[in-house]
Amino acid sequence: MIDAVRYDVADGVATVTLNRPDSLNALDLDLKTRLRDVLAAAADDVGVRAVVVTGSGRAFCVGQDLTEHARNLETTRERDASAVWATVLEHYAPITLTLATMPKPVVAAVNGIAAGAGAAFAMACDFRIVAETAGFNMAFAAIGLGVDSGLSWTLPQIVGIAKAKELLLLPGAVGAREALELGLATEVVDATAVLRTASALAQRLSTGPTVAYGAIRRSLAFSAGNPLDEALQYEAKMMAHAGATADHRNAVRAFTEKQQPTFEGR
Ligand code: T3D
Repeated sequence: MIDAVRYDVADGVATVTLNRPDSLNALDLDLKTRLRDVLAAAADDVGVRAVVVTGSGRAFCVGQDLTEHARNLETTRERDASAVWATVLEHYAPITLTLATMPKPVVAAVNGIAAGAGAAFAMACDFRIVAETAGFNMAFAAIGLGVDSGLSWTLPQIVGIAKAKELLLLPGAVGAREALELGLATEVVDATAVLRTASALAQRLSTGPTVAYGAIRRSLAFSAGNPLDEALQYEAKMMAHAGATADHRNAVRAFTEKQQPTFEGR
């Protein structure tokens, strides 16, 4: 049986590959479930210090598998319709939360089109290395849906509220170059170089101060939804957390000795 998500770990970097290329990595139940569980495992594995998420074939991920969704709508019509939407909290929300808050950096290697929840997953990552030939489509409203997978949270942070409304209310193709101008893409590279570039960035991050990176990610996430006084309290907690690491002590010593620090991620 083909694994719907490939998971490879090498040199402290986990590469998570959505693997339904014939369906443009559309999220059916199997893929969503496996992606949620694989990301949770990557988050918990102290041997993993950075994560790359990518897609196999010509797409990154086109969001919910609409063939499966249509079937679900059909078969649940007579029963409790809310069962169709349980996936939002069972799959989409935990995937996004893990991507956005796991205590290590996450790089999206956007090899092809990222639409709907696929675009949202990319936005929950720290960096998006995007193929020249790829792009984004915040497709939800085009099929009469609201928004999920944290896009109402990440998108305004990246592009501002006015542009986020435009992208969500008037969905359409946003090419790689436009994505770069908007800040949706960190870097645009030739399609053949996407995974290599993303992996090199993840490799660099994997030799950094992992606990501090996690503290920074969580502080940013907390501050996005809380007032300054609470953000300051949370920062203080995260500061003590990162400050208790050997990495911090060693880096300060290296600084005073005019040496380059090395980080062990603890
Ligand atoms: O409870 C819940 O499930 C709620 C959760 C929602 C989360 C979401 O993600 S909602 C958003 C779902 N995604 C979409 O609405 C995107 C739909 N796809 C498109 O808009 C376009 O296909 C793309 C913009 C992604 C790409 O356009 P283009 O012109 O490059 O390709 P295409 O010709 O439209 O698609 C190629 C094939 O992929 C085509 O199949 P075919 O004709 O070759 O047999 C198309 O049907 C299929 N495809 C594309 N997206 C999906 C899909 N099949 C199933 N599910 C898809 N999401």
